[in-house]
Amino acid sequence: MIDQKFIPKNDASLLRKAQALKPVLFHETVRPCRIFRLTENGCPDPDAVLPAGSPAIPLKAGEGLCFDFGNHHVGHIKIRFGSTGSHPDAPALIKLRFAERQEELMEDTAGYNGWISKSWIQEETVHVDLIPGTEVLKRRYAFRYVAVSVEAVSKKYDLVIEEVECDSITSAEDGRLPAYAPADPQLREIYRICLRTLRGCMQDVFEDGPKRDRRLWMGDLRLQALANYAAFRNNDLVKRCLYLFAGSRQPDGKLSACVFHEPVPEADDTCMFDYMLLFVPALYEYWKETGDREALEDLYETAQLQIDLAAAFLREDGTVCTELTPHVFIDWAEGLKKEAAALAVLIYCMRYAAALAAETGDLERESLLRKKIEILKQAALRTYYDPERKCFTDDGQAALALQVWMVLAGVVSGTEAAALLARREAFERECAMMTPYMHHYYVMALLSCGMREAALAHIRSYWGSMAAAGADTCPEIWVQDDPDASPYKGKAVNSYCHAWSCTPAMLLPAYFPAL
Ligand code: RAM
Repeated sequence: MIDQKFIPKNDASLLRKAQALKPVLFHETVRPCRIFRLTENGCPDPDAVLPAGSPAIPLKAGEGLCFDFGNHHVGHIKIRFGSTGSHPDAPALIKLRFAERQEELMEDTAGYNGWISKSWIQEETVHVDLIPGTEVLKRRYAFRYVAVSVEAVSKKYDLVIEEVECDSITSAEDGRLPAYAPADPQLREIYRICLRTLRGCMQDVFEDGPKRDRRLWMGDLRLQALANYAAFRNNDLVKRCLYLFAGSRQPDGKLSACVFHEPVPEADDTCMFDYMLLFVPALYEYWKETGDREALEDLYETAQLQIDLAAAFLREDGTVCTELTPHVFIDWAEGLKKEAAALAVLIYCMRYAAALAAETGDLERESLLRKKIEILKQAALRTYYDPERKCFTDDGQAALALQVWMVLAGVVSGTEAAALLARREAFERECAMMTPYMHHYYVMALLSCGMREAALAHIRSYWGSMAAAGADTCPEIWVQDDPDASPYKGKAVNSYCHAWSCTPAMLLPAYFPAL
C-alpha cells in the first residue's frame, strides 16, 4: 500500500547516534575456484568444468562462462577483458547473472511475473567499450556464481575473460567468533551455513538478505541480533539498528516494519503489528547482553509505546481487532489466519515489556502489564481454545504457527504445551509453516516446554535438509517438499542468504553445546 501522505516522525538525536555507530566494513579480494562453460541455454555445463587459472577461453557471441567463487559472497565484481583476433572494432555486449545457488541460473527470469519488483533479479547487461580493459560493476551483488555470457561481439575478434575478482564485504569479524564448532558432522555443517548467512547479512546494518531487500526489518533484526550475540558479537551494530528503528517511525510513533538506512535513514510506510512489537524483546535482549544503560534509557519509552499502541486495537473482550491493526505478518504461509496469533504475539511482547519495566525500576508499569497479561491470557483461552480439539483455533483453523505463539506467550505451558506441540504433523497438515523465521519460533516453543530432543530433531531435519541440498547459506523460504515455494509468485526473487534463517548459529551453542 502506498501512503501518499506519509511523513516519518524523525528524532534527530537518535538518528545521529545511529549514524555514529556505522560499522567498519571489512574487504577481502576473492577469486573463483572453478569455471564452467555455459550451455546454449545459459546454464553451467557440469561436463565442462575448468580449474581456476586455466588458459583464457576465446568467446564468441552466444558463448559464456560461469565463475564459481566456492562460497557465498557479498560485494563488487571486477572483470579484466582481453581479446583474440583483430583489434576489437566494436564494443562487446555482455550479460552478467549472479546466483546465490547454482539452480538460480536455470531460472527463466524473463518470465518472472511476481508481485515484487523484478529489478531485484541479479542480472545486468554491460557494454565493454575498451578492450583490453577492466570493468568494475557499480552494483553490489550477493552470489557464489557469476555467469558471464557474450550477447554480441564483432566477427573480427573473440572476447577473453582474463580475470574475475570480487571485493567481498562484511561488517562481521571472523576473529570475534567463539571457539565453538559442533563435533557432530551434520550440526557442524548447519552451524557453518548459518554463520555464513549471518556474515553475508552483516553490512552497514543487519540486512534481511544481501540480495533482497538489503534493509532492516524488525522481525529479522530480532533474530539476527540473537545469533550475533552468540557469534560475531558486533553489538554496536545491533544498537545502531535499534536506534534507526526508533529514530524514524510512523507519524503516530509506531515502529515501521522496516527502515531504509540510505541515502538517509527513513522509515518505510509499511507497519506490521507483530514487527512493531518485536522491538520490545529485541531491546530487552540487547540490554541483557550489553548492560548498555544509555540505550535502555534512550529506547525504553519507544518500546513501551509499542505495547500501548498495539493494545489500543484490543476489543472489549480482549481479542485483537485485526481489521483495524496494521498487517499482521506471523509467516508467509498462504491462508494462515492471524487474529489469534496477533493476540499471542502481543502477550509475548508484553511479558518482555514487563521485564524491561522491572529492569528500569518502573514498578507501577510492571505490575500494570502483569495484570493485563493475565487478562489477555484468559481472553485467549476463552476465545481461541477449543476444548474438543484440545488446541487453539482461529476461525476454525488450527495452524501450527498459532499453537507455537500461544505456547511462547505462556497461554499454555508445561506438559499441556508439550502435548500440544507433539501434535505438530496434524497442525502442519492444516496450515504448514513456510519460513525459517516461523520454524525458529517453533524450535523456541519446543525448548520453552523442555522438548529438547524434538527441538534438536527439528533443527536436524529442517536446517539439515538445507545443508543436504548443498546450501552455502540459508534461504528466506524453505519448504522441504516444495523447492519452488515463493510467497512472491516466482522464486527468481527469493533470497538464498536470509538472516532470519540463521538462528541455529545461536541455538546450537546455547542449547546443545556438547554435541
Ligand atoms: C520480506 C523479507 C523480510 C521480511 C518481510 C516480512 O519482504 O523477506 O525478511 O521480514 O518480508
